[in-house]
Amino acid sequence: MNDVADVGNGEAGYAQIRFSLRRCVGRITLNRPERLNSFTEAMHAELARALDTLEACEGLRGLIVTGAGRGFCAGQDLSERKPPAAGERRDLSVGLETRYRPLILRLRALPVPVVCVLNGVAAGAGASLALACDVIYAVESARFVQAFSKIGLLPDAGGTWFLPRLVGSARAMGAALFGESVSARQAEAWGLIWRAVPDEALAATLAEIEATLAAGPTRAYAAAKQALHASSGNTLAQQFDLETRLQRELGYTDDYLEGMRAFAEKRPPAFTGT
Ligand code: T3D
Repeated sequence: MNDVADVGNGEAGYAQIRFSLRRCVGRITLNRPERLNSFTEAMHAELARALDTLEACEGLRGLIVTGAGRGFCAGQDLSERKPPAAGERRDLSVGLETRYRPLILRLRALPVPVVCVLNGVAAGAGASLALACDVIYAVESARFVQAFSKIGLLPDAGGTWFLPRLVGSARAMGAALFGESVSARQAEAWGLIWRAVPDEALAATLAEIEATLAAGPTRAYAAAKQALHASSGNTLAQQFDLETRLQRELGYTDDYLEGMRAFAEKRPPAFTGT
């Protein structure tokens, strides 16, 4: 399997995100720190282009999503929206349909683990972006804010789908209605995220996740992701069918053979992702 060359920002024309592919693991860093990495149309276009590259990458083994500076993402850049004139009515569906929906659905559909590393606050659609990822790590100073109600909106970009599934309806409702901050530690206790880590461990966490994904059993990860995502819409019997089909496919992979050999030889496995 070929590795994929780094994609430097300058040469690839990225300005509002940084995008790289190292050892077949993509990394997207939202990069408008002065506005807490809030979404603009230009950022959406760059994210779409990065996803084009990731979807076309045959040897892809994972994706990490994080942010530059003290915030992860503060949702829609509200300065892109002029304050409404008296009596004006706005159709907010267009941006959701044309930008947020494809972004979230494409991330969910990537056939590799998508790991979010929250470097700071995730608010509005920025929280939904984090929740769309398969696994979330967060530094202890990070927090989630369902900021939507503060501007008279409901959680969007998938927020009302992700929240109750992850934390149950009582917590989802409280967070959505009142828009209070949920700290990383609280989010960990609720099961909203996988793990909170000390702030000073951010760089080490990113490096560790990259190394884990680059050396992992990628097809097993993909199958687990597919099965877990499908589970909420399946009966137990349907889930058995899916697990059986996926496990049969995994039984034919190089990584299964390697895993079994490594177990027998009492050594760590050297997975190739095939
Ligand atoms: O319109 C549509 O398309 C509908 C779709 C909506 C999707 C959505 O995401 S709606 C929700 C939009 N987001 C928000 O309402 C969050 C707004 N921001 C905040 O509530 C707070 O900034 C935070 C809780 C995220 C962080 O608070 P804090 O105290 O740590 O930082 P801060 O001082 O408020 O913000 C720092 C700077 O970032 C500040 O600029 P300044 O004063 O230094 O020049 C602030 O204005 C700016 N900023 C923060 N969030 C946004 C933003 N600028 C533009 N858009 C933002 N969303």
